[in-house]
Amino acid sequence: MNPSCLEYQLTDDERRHFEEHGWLQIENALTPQQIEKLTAKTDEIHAAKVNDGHSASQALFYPNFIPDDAGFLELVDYPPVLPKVWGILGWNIYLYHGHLIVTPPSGQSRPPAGEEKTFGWHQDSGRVNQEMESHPRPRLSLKVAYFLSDTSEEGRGNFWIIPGSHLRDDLERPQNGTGQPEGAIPVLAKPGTAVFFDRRLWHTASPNWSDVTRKILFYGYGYRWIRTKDDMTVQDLWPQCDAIQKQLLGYGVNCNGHYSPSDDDVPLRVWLRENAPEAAK
Ligand SMILES: O=C(O)CCC(=O)C(=O)O
Repeated sequence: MNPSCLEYQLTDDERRHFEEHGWLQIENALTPQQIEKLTAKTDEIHAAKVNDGHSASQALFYPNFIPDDAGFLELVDYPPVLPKVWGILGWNIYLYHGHLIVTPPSGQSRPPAGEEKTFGWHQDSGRVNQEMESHPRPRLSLKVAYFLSDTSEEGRGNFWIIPGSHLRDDLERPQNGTGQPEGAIPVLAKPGTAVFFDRRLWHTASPNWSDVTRKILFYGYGYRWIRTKDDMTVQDLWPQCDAIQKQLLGYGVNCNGHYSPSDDDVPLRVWLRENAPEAAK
């Protein structure tokens, strides 16, 4: 990894924002060339799925997408983003989950504001939210969402969040099943934006009432002792990866090393010791 990536380390303001609000938005994280290539591959995957019978008008949730394209793999240790991930979670991390979502226009007209059905609000990680006994629940993981399409306007299947809700264990939803919880906002993101969010942040997808198909890539980073959340058949990529990429794609010397890592388990720590000692602690 090139030390020039250190210019992208989490700033004090970014850390404060993430700690306080549970999310962070970085514009122009992807170049126009990257957006174009990643979009072309995403479209290809979507078209193949539709060809296999997936409804063209339904959202496509497609996990384990990293092996499908070198451009997806490149983002696993993407210099403008990875330093912020280790700045939040530390170095004992890997990609526990990845998925892309394509949300075509629903073809439905948008209900008047506040009369739409309550969206599918959730925190990430399923049973973790029942079986962890602490309050607030621990962070454990975060996702980076790369926006390929333009959701800088509302109604385009935006990603919705409740800023600051990551420290709340419960969410009060509207009683009548319409409208959104207090404090909910659509994330307005142009193509190329990266949005970081704490897994505990209450968030949801929303219907696409526009004529613009929404496309987002989601990269979930968590501690190496967390299990993968999808098939993550990335082991075949290890031979072409450098040591840090291998760590991020789940490599470990043995099982114990996921809990008590040696230097061979976590080359990211070794690299940080040499290049950014503060972050290697
Ligand atoms: O598609 C979206 O906007 C939401 C994605 C989501 O809920 C998730 O990644 O957990």
